[in-house]
Amino acid sequence: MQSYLDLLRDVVDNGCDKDDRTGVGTRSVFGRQIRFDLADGFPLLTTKRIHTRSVVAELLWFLSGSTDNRWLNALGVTIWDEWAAADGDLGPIYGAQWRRWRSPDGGVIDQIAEVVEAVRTDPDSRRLLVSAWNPADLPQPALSPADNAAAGRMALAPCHCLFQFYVQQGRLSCQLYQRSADLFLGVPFNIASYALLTHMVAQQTDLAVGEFVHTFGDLHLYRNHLTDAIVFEQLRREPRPLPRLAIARRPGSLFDYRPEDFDFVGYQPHPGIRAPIAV
Ligand code: UFP
Repeated sequence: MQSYLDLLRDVVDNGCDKDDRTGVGTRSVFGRQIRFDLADGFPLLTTKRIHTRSVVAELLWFLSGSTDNRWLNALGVTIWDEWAAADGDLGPIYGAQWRRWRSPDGGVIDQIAEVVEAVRTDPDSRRLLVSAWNPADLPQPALSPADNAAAGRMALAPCHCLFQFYVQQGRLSCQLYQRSADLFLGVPFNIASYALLTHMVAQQTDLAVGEFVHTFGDLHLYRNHLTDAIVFEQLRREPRPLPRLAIARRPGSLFDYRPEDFDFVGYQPHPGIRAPIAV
């Protein structure tokens, strides 16, 4: 995970001050890319502890098509609480766009089921894409997340908004375009989530894992993370060997995995580092 630390250093050294929606303010660069060969180990940050239970639960929640925060809360995961309406609703965020993109004729498109089928039947296709960026459902900036959800709009615009699979020599790779990235809090989580998704799709399509390529638009550090106890503490730490992902069984479909199916073998990270989240 040296590439993550290099990216942190890059934003610290080369970022420009920029105001943002949350009012906190950031140091930001535009357009970066990192890549991980998933055969070398699972790209889980070792220089602070990442809460893998939340990564797994959130991905299974997206894949279930649910946009109800109570589903996540039932698994003890609270990462979406800040954005949810009182009844748990988050509007048509990732799960809705991935599994039930509304088509003009009133039908719905299951992008995930279609892309898995396409990886199986047409692996050389250059159209193995899933988009969460649906302009018709974006939040209205004047409304709060909860009010957007109540109005049937997304509580938060998708950050990881487009991904593509690629098959070469029996290996499945995935590239994500993340339009907006909180490098300290969000990105380690997002890397783990898409690496996990790539492993799951590879298992379901009888492929080995290839690379995860992570492409960034506005890549930023929040000003209140640029402190000795947070970003600079992270930069002082030495990376440790990567864990390996073990998947206990092969479920019948991508939609039948359970949290207990996953084990991050050999994960021995440095302790967690607390940092305030910008809502
Ligand atoms: N953010 C991430 N990853 C995520 C997620 C949010 O980095 O998975 F959901 C961060 C990016 C940005 C903020 O700092 O949350 C979203 O704000 P905006 O919509 O204004 O870009």
